[in-house]
Amino acid sequence: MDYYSLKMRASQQIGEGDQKREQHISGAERIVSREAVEAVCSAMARRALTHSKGDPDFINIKIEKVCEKDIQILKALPVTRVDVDSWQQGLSKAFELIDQAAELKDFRKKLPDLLRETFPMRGAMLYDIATGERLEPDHNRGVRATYMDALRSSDVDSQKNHFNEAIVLATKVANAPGMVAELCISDDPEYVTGYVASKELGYVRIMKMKEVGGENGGRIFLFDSRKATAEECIEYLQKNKVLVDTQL
Ligand code: PML
Repeated sequence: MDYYSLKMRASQQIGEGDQKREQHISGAERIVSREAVEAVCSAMARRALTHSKGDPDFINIKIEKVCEKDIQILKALPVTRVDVDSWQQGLSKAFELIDQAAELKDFRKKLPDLLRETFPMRGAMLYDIATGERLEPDHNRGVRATYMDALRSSDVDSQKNHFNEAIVLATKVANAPGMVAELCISDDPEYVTGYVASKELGYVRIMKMKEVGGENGGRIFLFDSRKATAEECIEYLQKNKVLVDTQL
């Protein structure tokens, strides 16, 4: 069976004159059967047109055929949930898990600064724990994981489901060559749950990682250049097609 990859991004021009810039409004991606293409495409357009961040001036929906033989099926990371009393406690728990995954003493001390650097970025930071260097080709843009969806997902929902999308993305990221762990805080002001994920830890949902109303969120991919090259890792994140089995 042939599949189709659908990617949507919507943005708005803000500012005047020299200060004019494009602001991201919403984005989504799916890999679906031919029969589902039209319905998913229209749900994506609805999502872009009804987003709380505003009315987009630009909506791009890209549709590409994907051969079944090129798709890798991955088992979703096992999910655990950590309840915390405050976002400070949530962040501290996340940093503790990252320390454990990176196997570096006191690495957590670096994390608040790294996290702050990700706030204006569209994609994730790719941080090499072996050298302390950032490896994204473009530091403002970051690296984005793409071409992924849940296996057997017939869902054509126009609303974002943070968890469903994040477990798919985190599973793909955890399987990338050289990946050590991922830390994620949503940039949606209403969404305070975040996660730490890796093949060893699984997907650890931390129920509070920022204040309600906070727009600052970001993603850090912690990578080890002793295990793979940055090119191999980025190629996997950006080019390999993955369907994640979330029902196992
Ligand atoms: C995002 O907004 O894209 C990040 C979503 C994080 C989801 C965390 C969860 O609910 O498990």
